[in-house]
Amino acid sequence: APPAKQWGVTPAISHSFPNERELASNDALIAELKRQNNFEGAEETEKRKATLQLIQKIVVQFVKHVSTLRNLPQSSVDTAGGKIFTFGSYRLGVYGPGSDIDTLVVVPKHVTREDFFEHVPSLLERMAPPDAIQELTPVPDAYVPIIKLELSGISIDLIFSRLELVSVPMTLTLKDTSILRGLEDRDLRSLNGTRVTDEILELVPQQKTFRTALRGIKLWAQRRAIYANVMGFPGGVAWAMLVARVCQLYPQATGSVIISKFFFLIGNWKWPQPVMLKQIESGPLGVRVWNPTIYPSDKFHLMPIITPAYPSMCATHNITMSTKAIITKELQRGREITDKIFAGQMQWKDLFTKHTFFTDDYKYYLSVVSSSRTKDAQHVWSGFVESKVRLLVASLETQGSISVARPFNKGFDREHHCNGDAEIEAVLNGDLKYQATNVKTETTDAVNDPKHIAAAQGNAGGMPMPNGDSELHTNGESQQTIYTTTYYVGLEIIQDAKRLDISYQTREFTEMCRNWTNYQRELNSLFIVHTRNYDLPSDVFGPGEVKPTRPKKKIT
Ligand code: 3AT
Ligand code: MN
Ligand code: MN
Repeated sequence: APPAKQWGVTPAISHSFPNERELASNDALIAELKRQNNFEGAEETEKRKATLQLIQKIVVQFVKHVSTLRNLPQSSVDTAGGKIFTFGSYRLGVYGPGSDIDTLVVVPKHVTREDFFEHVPSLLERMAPPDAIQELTPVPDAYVPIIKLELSGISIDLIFSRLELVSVPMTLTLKDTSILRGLEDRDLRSLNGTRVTDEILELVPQQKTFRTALRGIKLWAQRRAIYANVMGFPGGVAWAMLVARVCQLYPQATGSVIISKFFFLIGNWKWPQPVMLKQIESGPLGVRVWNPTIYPSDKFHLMPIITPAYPSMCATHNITMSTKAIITKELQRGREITDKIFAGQMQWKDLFTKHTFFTDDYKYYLSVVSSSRTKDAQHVWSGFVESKVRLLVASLETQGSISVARPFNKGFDREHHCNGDAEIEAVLNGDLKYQATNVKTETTDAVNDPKHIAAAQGNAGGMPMPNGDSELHTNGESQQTIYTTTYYVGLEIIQDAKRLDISYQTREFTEMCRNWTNYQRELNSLFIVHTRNYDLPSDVFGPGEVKPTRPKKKIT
């Protein structure tokens, strides 16, 4: 027989086919994922496909329209083309009922980004069925400029890239690095998502197995609150690459086996050795490619996971000592549970048990309270603060009496109705007495929100701030609504630390945030307060979770 194909940078660990027991465990895994509502119905998926077809039609129309405006000859107008690509969970085939469709619009060189923002919204309104567009928010100044919309109940992220080509036919692929030549940074960044997901899919031996395993790992990581790139945990792309690497090492294994090998291999990985799906490629651009032997900052990556498409980057540069320690502990837990699942002593649902961040894990928390006097201002401000929380965490790690500083992966949005300055002052400092009871508090979706597209890379400088006097929400004469978003950091304190003093770290953090160019002192505010576990607000607890109680004073 010919030698088996090698997937990835080292030979496979095992080419074995799954046995009966392993296949049964895979069936049980899929059944549990279904019980957890991880798959969407066939009807919804058909709706996604139809929606994408509509967007493809709109894009062709858009390119035709602009080509005509540019006075191109009719033959060029007819062949100018325009093509959509997808990336994110939809492209990887691991989307669920709530997922969006991440869509990239690729156009020929005579169509500009300004054209995209000028014509696509109106074409969408015109060509979509009546009332199908429930929301449409262009964010042209973001790091990755984007149009966010909701079409027939499906959220869509629309990004844009212009290539140096006279036409973009339906046969075009984005694989060849020569298409990157001569492009603007924003066009390069926009292409990156699709190029990375396409390569990941090409680099795994069996896509179906990869998808099943990745669904399991994503659900586990979300339930354990270790899924959030902004906060210093791996994000969707990083988790996908880890699963893909394990698939390469066990080319014939079934999904359930990949998950158990995942916990073993990744849990014992010799960090900071990078996880890579192929050798890092050099390419035609003078852009930076991840390389710790050349770039000193790349040496500091604690758990480097490297994207396969040129220019390769580290998808996990946000990981800190604390988040690495948490991830490692969770991988260990995952390993113990999957061992027991395969031994028939536990079930897949046990792997997906929710974290105990608020109920059990810490006695001391920091509440990082960002707030604003308008909703729009808070949207931008809280996104910025969120993108900096991991820096606070990193600085707390250097404080001798803290052994773990763990950021929760999501912020909590709240509204407060205040009468007078004293109440406002209290709210800004974390008091929840004036919280509006008629609004549903929601956790901010850490990955699916326009503010992050700008802020997540700490590059929100270009995002416009809402006007200060736009809409101060006042009810009656003196009532003022204050919008807060609170980020929680759990602290583990070393036993003999007599008194914890982190005033330096917290002051440094708040000052750094307040020095942001878009900070508006009349609107925005930021305070860090200490919170004991028994003082945590009720809305951080899920149904059935028990809030810690104040320990009774010991009588000795
Ligand atoms: P869902 O199923 O949609 O929840 P997903 O993995 O598709 O999961 P997103 O839609 O949030 O997650 O993100 C898809 C990709 O978009 C992942 C990444 O390449 C890109 N992306 C997400 N957030 C940002 C960001 N803040 N800045 C730049 N790119 C981002
Ligand atoms: Mn998505
Ligand atoms: Mn998205």
